[in-house]
Amino acid sequence: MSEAVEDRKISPPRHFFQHDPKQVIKALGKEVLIDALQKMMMIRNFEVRAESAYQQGKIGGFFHAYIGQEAIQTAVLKAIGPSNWFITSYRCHALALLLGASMNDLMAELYGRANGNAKGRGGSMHFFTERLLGGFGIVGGQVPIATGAAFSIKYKEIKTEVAICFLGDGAVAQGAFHESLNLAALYKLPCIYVIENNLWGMGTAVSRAISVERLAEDKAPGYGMKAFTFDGMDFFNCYAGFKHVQEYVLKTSEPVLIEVMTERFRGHSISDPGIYRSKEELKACQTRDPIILLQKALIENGILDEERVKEMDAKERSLAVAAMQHAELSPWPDPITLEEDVFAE
Ligand SMILES: Cc1ncc(C[n+]2csc(CCOP(=O)(O)OP(=O)(O)O)c2C)c(N)n1
Repeated sequence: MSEAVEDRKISPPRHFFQHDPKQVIKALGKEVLIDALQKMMMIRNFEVRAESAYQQGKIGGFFHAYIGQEAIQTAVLKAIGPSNWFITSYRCHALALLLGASMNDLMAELYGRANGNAKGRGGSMHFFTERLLGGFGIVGGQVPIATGAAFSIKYKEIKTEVAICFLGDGAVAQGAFHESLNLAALYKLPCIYVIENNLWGMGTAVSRAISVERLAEDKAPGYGMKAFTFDGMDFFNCYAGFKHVQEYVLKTSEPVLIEVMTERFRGHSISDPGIYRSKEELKACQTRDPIILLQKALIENGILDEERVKEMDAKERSLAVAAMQHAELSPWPDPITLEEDVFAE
């Protein structure tokens, strides 16, 4: 049978959000910028150590790393703050860390231990915090829930909060995405939908799964929504963009659709060897490592020096190693608790 979908070349975004890095540096100030870099290093080190624990057989089940995408959610937290409702896919480690879960709690969860983030029952895909409504295993399953959170914000007449929903490019083809965006636009709900376009849905290129080129710019007009496109490897672009969008949503109570262009530096999950992408392609995208780019900018602007950068990274590495030791020594769940918190019959 001939293939139903032909490979097609996708052109680059037409309208990247424009920002001035100098203004972002001035607005955020030295301490916040250093903290942003530290948070990105925290995420990277957590993921790298957790991957090694997985390879040693300490962690089982699914495992999806956020390596390469760190600038996006870090910038969101800096731009809009934690007092909002957050939700994401199974690629949820970074968001949980950024929203205050400790490396110890998350690592213990990955190891399946009783004192883990979800008592060892959820594993990699189901982290949560007070403001993180969960990582979601069903592609697109989080989109209606974010819409509901935005509905509750509006219903309770809270004027200072938004709901923010992260989804992958693969989720855009789901019916739940369409129904949610239609309702959000119709009811004017304060929801920010963020498509993290890392170009692949498992091993399927976005060009073979989605019929339009630009996931926000081409889709949003169909819902009467505003669209934006950000550069996900550039912390400054993401920060300025999310700040602008938050102000717009709070002012108008209208939802917004954002496409953030990014790259994942790993396979879809830890068990994906990524043979659909050449070594050269991977190397090329890694030249825009978001951590290196931010590091470089902070050094060039006299905010940090190489020595301090190394210390910051070493600190996060040792915290991640300590989290592995914590998880290793943590208790297994008692089998007697097996039926606790289980709602299915
Ligand atoms: C409804 C549903 N269909 C299929 C799957 C299997 N699946 C898991 S992840 C994935 C790809 C999703 O890719 P994308 O949304 O681009 O997110 P990314 O992994 O790139 O962050 C698929 C098809 C699933 N979990 N849920």
